[in-house]
Amino acid sequence: MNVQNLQALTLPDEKKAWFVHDRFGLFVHWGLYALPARHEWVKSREELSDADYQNYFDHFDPDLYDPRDWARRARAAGMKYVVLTSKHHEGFCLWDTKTTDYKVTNTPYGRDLLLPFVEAFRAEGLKIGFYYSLIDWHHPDFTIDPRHPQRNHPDAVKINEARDIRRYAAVMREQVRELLTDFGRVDVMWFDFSYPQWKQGDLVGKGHKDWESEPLVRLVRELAPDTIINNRLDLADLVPDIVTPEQYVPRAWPERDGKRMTWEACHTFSGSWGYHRDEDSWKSPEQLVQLLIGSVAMGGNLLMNVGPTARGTLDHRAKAALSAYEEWIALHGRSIYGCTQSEFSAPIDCRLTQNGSRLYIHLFNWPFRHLHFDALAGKIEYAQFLHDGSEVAWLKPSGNTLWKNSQFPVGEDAVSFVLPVRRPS
Ligand code: FUL
Repeated sequence: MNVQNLQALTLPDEKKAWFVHDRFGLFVHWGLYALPARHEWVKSREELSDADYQNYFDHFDPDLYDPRDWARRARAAGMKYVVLTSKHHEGFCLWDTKTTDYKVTNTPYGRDLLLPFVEAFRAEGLKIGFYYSLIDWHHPDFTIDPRHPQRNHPDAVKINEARDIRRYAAVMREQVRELLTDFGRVDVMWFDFSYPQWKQGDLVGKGHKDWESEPLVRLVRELAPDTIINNRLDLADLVPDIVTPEQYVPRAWPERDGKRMTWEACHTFSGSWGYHRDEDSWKSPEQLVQLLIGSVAMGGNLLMNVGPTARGTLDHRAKAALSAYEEWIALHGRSIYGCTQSEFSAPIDCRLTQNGSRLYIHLFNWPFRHLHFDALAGKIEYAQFLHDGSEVAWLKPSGNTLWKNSQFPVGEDAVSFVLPVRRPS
């Protein structure tokens, strides 16, 4: 493929149609940091040396790894695609790469993790994405920056001077080439830096930060013309295929040059992305469901993260979180897949999702006996609850309504609705 300019690298909307339709994916953060089990940034946060961190490499042995179990749970939870950390900032590769010895096949586990993973998820019908970190705290040519674990090393400046980030950039291209050639079709490449605002001058000593994103993107396009590429490459002129707000649902649809972007919010079940044994901040089933609805109601996707344990299992709290989605999506999936932001604005405490003439109203609160929705005056053909298909009564020409997660095929006939139900116990 001979691409002349960066603009031509952006995917046309029709190639992203599956992504926009499917709305819900699973993020998996898995690496050596599952062993310390206290945040995937532990090496940086605690300024661990390579020798300290080697312990986790030497003991990496996820003997209970069963990606088919993960994939079944993800599918049951309603997730339609998965994004796995092929390499996170620690630099550890989950596949048998030829580019480094710092890989899973050299740990006690001794086998590739990636191929069984993609096979298992594909078998459950999910599309495949790879997260790939541009940051690499293990590579000897990756610049020491202010968040690098060695930033306070007495010789940091000297070490940095001997480093050549171009050598690292070439290795990255090789790794990405492997990811895009050895594992079948890859639907999403999810690159990750974390601090684009840090330019040359912020680095420790005279390091260079340029990890050559442009040839990297060109390589992806050449090998995988239909693959979605996210926005975290620090490449200002490239219009990314998707933007990726982290740990929040945008209050307005993200735009660029006045044009709405395809977007995907990523969130954690608890605070950190990697498995964190002692964390106490697990989201409630209600919060989890509301994150999904809230994202689609703002026209975006949700990529919900799980951090598997060192033994290759999903912690019981993660399983419970997935089950919360499973229960909800079974009855309410129609209000998510193929849906987007509604043309109407939502009444207080509600979110709206819409699929053509079907309007789905999600009540985040139940503080009222009746709900008025003036904007729908004259537009309602029929109204029903989504969970059981039962009719929702509505009043014409004026009146009140109360309902939960109902769908309203838009027709000609009404002003508002009444449903004399009791507050759910
Ligand atoms: C951030 C990373 O630093 C986090 O560890 C995590 O991977 C998140 C999705 O992106 O930038």
